[in-house]
Amino acid sequence: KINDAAVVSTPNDGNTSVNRKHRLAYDVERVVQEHLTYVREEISDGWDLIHQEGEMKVYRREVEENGIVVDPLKIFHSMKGVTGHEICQYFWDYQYRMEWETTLDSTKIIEVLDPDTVIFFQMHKRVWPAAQRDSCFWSHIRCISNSEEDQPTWLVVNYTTPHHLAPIKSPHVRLVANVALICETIINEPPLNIQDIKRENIECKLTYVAFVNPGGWVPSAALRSVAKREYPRFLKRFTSYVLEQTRDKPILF
Ligand code: H13
Repeated sequence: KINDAAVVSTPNDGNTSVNRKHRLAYDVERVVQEHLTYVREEISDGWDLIHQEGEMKVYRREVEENGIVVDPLKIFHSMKGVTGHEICQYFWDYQYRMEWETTLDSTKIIEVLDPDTVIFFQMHKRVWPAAQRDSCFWSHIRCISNSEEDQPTWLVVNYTTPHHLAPIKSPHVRLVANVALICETIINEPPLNIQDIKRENIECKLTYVAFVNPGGWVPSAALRSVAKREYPRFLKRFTSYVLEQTRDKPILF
């Protein structure tokens, strides 16, 4: 079911109903719900474990569309000391991005659709073994309360959209992406009082899923080897960045 985007829960206003629907609200809602439906899906036949390091497991399914590699990718990870809110906030907020992203030349917000949804235009580094790529996508952050007792689930979705301020200009090629970062916070041995929770008691289980179409032909073997190297590298660097940034700050639930 597609919810009415005007009354969904948002990190900035709790569950208040505010009428501030934007033109992509239904698109955002549809893609968010899709991710929430599939996030719990078990890894089945066809998925290969391509990298494992500590708690991090990177899976990939080899898929080609018209000769172009569009392998879906899924990473499961679990880390102590940070909340899902913190992980998602650092992933979504552009002001931290260039500190952990190593595959970007630039990032720019070209439109703010609502306080939790912005449109980015990004220029990617030529890690790709072909023409330089750019991307234009809406990026949405969301908090979902499942029950009174449990910590809410936080997620960020990045989804390609066209924009008049970001026309496709040759020789650049536009990436087409549907990426989600979904985080659950677990409180181990919860004290009676929420104020007494320490960073050592919290754990975040995260799932990162990426469907990325390179937007044009790229040699398959080269692309797969770049992906195999760069995704784990990104998640390691990003999660250590968040750990370092939050270590001495009050916990953001
Ligand atoms: O998710 C990552 N970064 C986001 C914030 O910059 C942007 C990302 C996105 C990518 C492409 C288009 C739109 C949005 O969500 C981290 C990405 C790490 C990428 C590692 C490089 C992998 C190379 C594989 C290329 C497949 C075509």
